[in-house]
Amino acid sequence: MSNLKEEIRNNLNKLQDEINFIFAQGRDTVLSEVTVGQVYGGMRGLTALACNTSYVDPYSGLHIGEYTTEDFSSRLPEEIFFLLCTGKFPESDFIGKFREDLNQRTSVPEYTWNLLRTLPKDTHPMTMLSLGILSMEKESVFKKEYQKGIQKSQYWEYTLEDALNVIAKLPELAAGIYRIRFGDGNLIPHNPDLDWAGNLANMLGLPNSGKDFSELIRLYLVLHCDHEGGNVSAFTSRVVNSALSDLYYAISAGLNGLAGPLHGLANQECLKFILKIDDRYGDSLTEEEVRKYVFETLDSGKVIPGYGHAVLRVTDPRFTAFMKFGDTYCAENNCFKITKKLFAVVPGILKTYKGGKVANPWPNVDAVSGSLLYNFGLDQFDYYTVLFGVSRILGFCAQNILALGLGQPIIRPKSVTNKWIIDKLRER
Ligand code: FAM
Repeated sequence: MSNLKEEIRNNLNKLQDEINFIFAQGRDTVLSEVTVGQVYGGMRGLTALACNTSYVDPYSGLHIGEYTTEDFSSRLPEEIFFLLCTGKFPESDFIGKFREDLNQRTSVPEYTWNLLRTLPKDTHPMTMLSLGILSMEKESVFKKEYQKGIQKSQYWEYTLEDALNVIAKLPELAAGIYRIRFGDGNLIPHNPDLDWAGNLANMLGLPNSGKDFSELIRLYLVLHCDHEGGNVSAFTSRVVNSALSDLYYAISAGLNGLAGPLHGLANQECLKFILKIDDRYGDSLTEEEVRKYVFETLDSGKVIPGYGHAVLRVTDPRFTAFMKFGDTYCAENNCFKITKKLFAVVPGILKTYKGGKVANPWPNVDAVSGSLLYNFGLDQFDYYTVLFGVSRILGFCAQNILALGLGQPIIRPKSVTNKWIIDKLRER
């Protein structure tokens, strides 16, 4: 942990030097102009944020520091958190020390379990995760220290404390949500000898959980960790934290955005889609039948889940990493086979659909992740976005720690009315 803190400090110094250099070149330099289309079009393509944890290149996908998805996909989530915060991988002794530190912080308060147990049985697990984290807000170290009166330069240090406290509790909290919502409600204790992903895999208590399932959970928690700063959940979390609402508020808010079907919920939508195809056509499914089903879906006004992206313009390398796992561990699984057939058919259809208006016809990470989980008996789709959320919290934490360490101000862009825009157009 001390190593992590030191390396974050080094990274902040480096990033601050870069910002000083950028400002010295001219604070008024124009990076991006805003069109009327962008104002009404979800700000797509507008370069208006700096995020130093990760970067999504439209053609090569997610990069963390200098590393591509392929470079980091075999690592542990703990190492990825270090990488997000510091821009480099930790030394080999980090994992053991970090585990010891997290082991001191794991216990989820009883009042959180009481709250989660009293929710109606059909509460969505994402609501439970968001509420579970929000319920612990009174534990925020940042909030307590802020109330005492701390220097702005210390904000990130107490936010790091909050981050470690939340991250340590996530396997227990997320697995507990699964056990309460879908199991017998009995919690499986945390095992201090297992790593972060191994603990989550183990505490879910699935009948088929073994080494391969732990490997899938590790990969899952690595691949979903961060996706630069402008996506709904990361941006929401950053906006909330920029008001100096502590990490518990910011994480919960980010998760609420992740819960939408166009964002994190797409993985569960995608598996439902695949299972409907399986139900209708069974084992002998042909590409022609897949094509027919895809057109039927589009003609009914629905999107094809797992395809398209606001930034990417190629097959998501995270999809490719999961496909590689699928080829090794579940090549004969029916859902995985359908995933492959969809991959063979959907891009060709989306390329020309609606006169080619789909900006990216290629699959994103959600097109395959559900099939893999399903193969291992994790058949509660509603739970999939919780796993996405557990991973993405690493990114929320890292983004907020760095932003506070760089003294970034409250986020407050300007909005205008239609009338303001019409008047502006008339002035031309
Ligand atoms: N199927 C059908 N139509 C699609 C489509 C898809 N998969 N992807 C985009 N389009 C349509 C889109 O609905 C829009 O049509 P309208 O103008 O009629 O509304 C048009 O193509 C242009 O949209 P775009 O510029 O290509 O995409 P956006 O940047 O607006 O939206 C997505 C990006 C991801 C929300 C969109 O591609 C989508 O809805 N995909 C399916 C849901 C999904 O997989 N979401 C997961 C995204 C993932 F990366 C994540 O956050 N986990």
